[in-house]
Amino acid sequence: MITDQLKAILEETRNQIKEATSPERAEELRVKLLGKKGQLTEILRSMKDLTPEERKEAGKAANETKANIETLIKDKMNELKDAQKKLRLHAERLDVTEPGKWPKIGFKHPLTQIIDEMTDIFMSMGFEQVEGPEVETVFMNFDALNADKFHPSRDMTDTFYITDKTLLRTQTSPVQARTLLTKEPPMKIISPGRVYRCDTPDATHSPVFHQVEGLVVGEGVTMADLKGTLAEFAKQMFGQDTKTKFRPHHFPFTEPSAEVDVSCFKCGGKGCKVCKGSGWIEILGCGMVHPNVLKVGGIDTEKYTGFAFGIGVERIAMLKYEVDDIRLFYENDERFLKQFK
Ligand code: 2NM
Repeated sequence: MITDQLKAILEETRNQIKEATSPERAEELRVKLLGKKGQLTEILRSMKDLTPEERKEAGKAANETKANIETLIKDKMNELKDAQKKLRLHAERLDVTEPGKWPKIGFKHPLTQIIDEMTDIFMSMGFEQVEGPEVETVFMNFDALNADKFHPSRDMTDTFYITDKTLLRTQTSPVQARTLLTKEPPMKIISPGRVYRCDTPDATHSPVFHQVEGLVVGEGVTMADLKGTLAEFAKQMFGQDTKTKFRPHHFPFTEPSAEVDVSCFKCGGKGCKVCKGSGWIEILGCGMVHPNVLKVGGIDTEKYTGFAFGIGVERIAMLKYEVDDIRLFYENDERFLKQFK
């Protein structure tokens, strides 16, 4: 009997639909039952052999079954789609009350911190900051600075030459030479920057390092101004109790020249590891600008005098932070750098 067949199909459909776990499976069942070659379509087709009476009854039952199956599938489909949506909403949920992730904020490199500290001190004394090229002319780097033709630092083995007329500056003094050529006295400038020397790296040498050089030119500028300025710098840099000692030295660009020691900021002069037991630490070179240097800049040496100095940034940083290997500053190892945050 067709009605029995229909009942069986409905029953089977109910079971299969119950077990469907995806909308795809539900759709598959719909095609299997209601599609062109579906089971129900087969039955409807077989009804042509029935009497009109029987056909009316069977037709009604078949339509009911079809409607039931459609409802079953539609409900299941909705149920599965809802479940999928719930899953997706759960997976994509956003907790707007969750605390944010802190961005990794950088900080200044220890050498930059030292340069900033030094320039702040000199700017507090009225100095102006000046920059110049790192690729310099041999003229600005050596000739203008009164370095004689046979000065050892001119050698190919000590300096990075680009051509026979250009090089990587070995000091920031060429910036002062350029300033002497372009500015009229009085002037008070510092030139912080990177310099290059042909050295094999070791604990105390690096082919690239930093300097802060300074230059003061004016009427009546004397060695007393030089001493007062650098003593004040030493106090601000290493503490108000710091004493300074000027020892005679030689530089081609200054006459007279001196090296400056400060009383040890660690032990106060008693002698310790930082000052190697002497109580004093060498921190810079300086002197009264040689008349030959002023003349290159077109400065009237009868009217004007000046002083200049050069400070090694790495050296100061190594002393201050008790770093025993200069290479640590350039390796960018965060374990080292983080100590200066
Ligand atoms: C030093 C020591 C002594 C210096 C001289 C000049 C210039 F250009 F004005 F002549 N600039 N810097 C100087 C003097 C640098 O470094 C140890």
